[in-house]
Amino acid sequence: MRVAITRGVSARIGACELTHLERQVIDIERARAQHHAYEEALEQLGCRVESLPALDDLPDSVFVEDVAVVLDEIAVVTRPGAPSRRPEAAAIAPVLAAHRSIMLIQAPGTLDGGDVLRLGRQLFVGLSGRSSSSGIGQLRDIAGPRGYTITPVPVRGCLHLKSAVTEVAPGVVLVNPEWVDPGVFGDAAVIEVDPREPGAANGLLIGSRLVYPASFPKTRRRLENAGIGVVSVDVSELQKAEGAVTCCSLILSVGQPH
Ligand code: CIR
Repeated sequence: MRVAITRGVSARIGACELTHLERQVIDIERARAQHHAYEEALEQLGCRVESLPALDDLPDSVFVEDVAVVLDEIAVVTRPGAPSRRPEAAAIAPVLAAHRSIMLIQAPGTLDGGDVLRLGRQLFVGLSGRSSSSGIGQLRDIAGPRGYTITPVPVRGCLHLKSAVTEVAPGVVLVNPEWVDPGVFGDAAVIEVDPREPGAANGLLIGSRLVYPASFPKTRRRLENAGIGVVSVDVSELQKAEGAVTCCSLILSVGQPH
C-alpha cells in the first residue's frame, strides 16, 4: 500500500523561489485545479492521498518533496537550501512521524529532497545550489548504517538532481545529459530527453506507471516507445514555479515491515 502526502497550493505561490526561470504570473485557481487532478491521478494509481492544508505564508510549500527523504526504515526531514523554505520542514515532521521514525538534517547543513534520487539501495544526491556537502554528509551518516550507499552527483544548469534525472521504470532513468552525466547511475538503462525539451527529465514512477507532465510530448513518445506506461498530467502553472511532478508528493510504502 502506498501513501502519497501532498499539500495544497499556497495563495502566495506567485512569490515562490525562482532560480532558472523568469517570473510569470501564476493563475492560482488553475494551479489548484491542476494540483487536484495530480492528486486524483495518484489516487487512480492506488495511492492513499493524505492531502495537507495549504500554508499560505509559505509560497513553495506545495513542493513537499523537498522537505523530506523517506526511506523504508525512517524519514529524514531536511533543512532546505532556500531559507524561505525552512519552516516547511517543521510543518511536515509531525505528519511523517505517524509513519516513520524521524531524523533531522541539522544546521549548517542543507539538503533538498529534490536532490535525492533513490535507485534501490543507492541514493544519488545532487551537488546543487540547495544541498551542501554537510547536508549530504549527514544523510550519509543516517542512511549509510541502514544499508544505503550515498553518491554525490554534480549537476549544472538546473535546480535539483531530479530536474535532470528520474527513475521512469525499474532500473531505467530518464536523463537530460546537458545537466547531469548519464554515466554515473551504475547499471541503470538510460533514456535521454528530447533535446528540444530540456525540462522533461522529471517523471514520478508509481508501481509500473509514470506520472508525467503533458508539456513534453516528444520525450513522452520516447518513453512510450520504450514500453513505459505514461499517465499524463497538466502541471503548467506549477512549472512556472520551477516545480514538476516528483516535487508535489512524498510517496511512502506502508503496511510492510520497515
Ligand atoms: C523552489 O525553488 O524551491 C521552488 N520554487 C521549486 C521547487 C521544486 N522542487 C522540486 O522540484 N523538487
